[in-house]
Parts: sequence; structure tokens; C-alpha cells
Amino acid sequence: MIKDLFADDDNIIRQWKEPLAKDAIILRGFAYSKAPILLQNIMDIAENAPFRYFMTPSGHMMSVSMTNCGQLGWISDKQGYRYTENDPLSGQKWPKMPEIFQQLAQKAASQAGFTDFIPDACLINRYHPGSRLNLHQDKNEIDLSQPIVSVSLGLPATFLFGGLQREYPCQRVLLTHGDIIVWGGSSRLRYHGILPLKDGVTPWPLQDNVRYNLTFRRVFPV
Ligand code: MD6
Ligand code: FE
Repeated sequence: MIKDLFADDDNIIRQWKEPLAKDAIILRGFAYSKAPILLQNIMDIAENAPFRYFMTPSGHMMSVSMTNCGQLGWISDKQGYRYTENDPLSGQKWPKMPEIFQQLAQKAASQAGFTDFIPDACLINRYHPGSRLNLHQDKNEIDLSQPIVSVSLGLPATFLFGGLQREYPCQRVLLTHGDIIVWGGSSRLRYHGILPLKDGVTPWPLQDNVRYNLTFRRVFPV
């Protein structure tokens, strides 16, 4: 009898944890099996709240296009960076955060030791080859005791993970389809960014050469 080398395939867990820093971890492959449904939800959200290019307060157009779901959405314009309850394009509330998004974010956070994470905001970033995100801190949230959960889908990207000051050296981490990073605590205000996206092979079922990133945050204390 020839042994079926693929018989155990369903039991192989293509997920592992990689510590990044204190209170920061990468959950490799954590969103992989849910990627098709996550992508479908992104398309549905974008029907109501389309991707758009925000202007930075200094008047530059960002190369990443964005939309949001959840109670609060992150926006940028001449007045600054902030969270709003309504989409400035439509004047309507941001689309509701899908149940699967909430559950994924909560499960990922608890894997990283942050229990009871209930996001009230989900920013959806869309990158095309060449898009980049400059080094920044996420500090527009009122409740900095809560972590951030960030999901990567589509084309791979090089993530820069720095320190608490802009000048501090950065780690470079390749994030691929299905990876999640969770960070909070003493790492919550670390600088980070995304290098210009390279063209590449887009994972199924995506057809365009894009990367999506979902960032879940808690803006207001529970
Ligand atoms: C991105 N992410 O991965 C951009 N911010 O496309 C972020 O800016 C980010 O991944 C805070 C926490 C996690 C993140
Ligand atoms: Fe960020």
C-alpha cells in the first residue's frame, strides 16, 4: 500500500505566531481561511462607502485609498486626522461592521493576550503597486489601553515597525495574505509604515493587483 501523503492535509495548521516586540505579535495565516468572505464583505462595504483618496492636513493626496466600517471611521482632510460617525462623501453613517470582522478581530486580540477587545472602528486601506504609507503613529484614539488588530489581504507588503520615536531603527516584516498583527500595551505608539508596494502575484480569489489592510481599533473607552 502506498501511503497517501496528503491524507492529513486538513489537519495541518498553517498558522503560527511570531513575536515582534513586547506586546506585539504576528499571527501568520490567522485570517487565511476567512479571506474570501472578508474580501466579499470589503466589496459590499465599498458599494456604500467607496474607496477614496484622502488629503493629508498638509495638502498631499495619499497614495492609499480608504474606506471604513463600524461606528466610527478614520478620515483626513485640511482640518486634520480624526474619527467621524458619518462618511463625509454621503453624509450617511459608515456601514455596519460585519459580524465576521468583529469576531476575527476579537479572536486575534485574545490570541495575543488582549481579552475583550471590542473594536468600534475598522479602517480599510487599499494599496496598488507603488502605494505606500509613511511612518506614523496611531494616536487619534482616546482609549490607548486597547490594542490594534491589523489584517493583511492580497499582495504582500513590507511593513516597517519602528520605535517610540521616528528616528529609531525599524524592523522590516513581510506581511502576506492572511497575516494579522496585534499590538498594544508598551508598543501601542510605535512608529510604523508600509514601503511602496511591489507588483506581484495576487492570491485567489482576488483579480486585481491590490493589497487590502483592515485595521481594527477601539477609539472610545468601552
Ligand atoms: C497597513 N497599517 O498595514 C497599514 N496601524 O497597511 C497600519 O497603519 C497599522 O497595521 C496600526 C496598527 C497596525 C497597522
Ligand atoms: Fe497605522
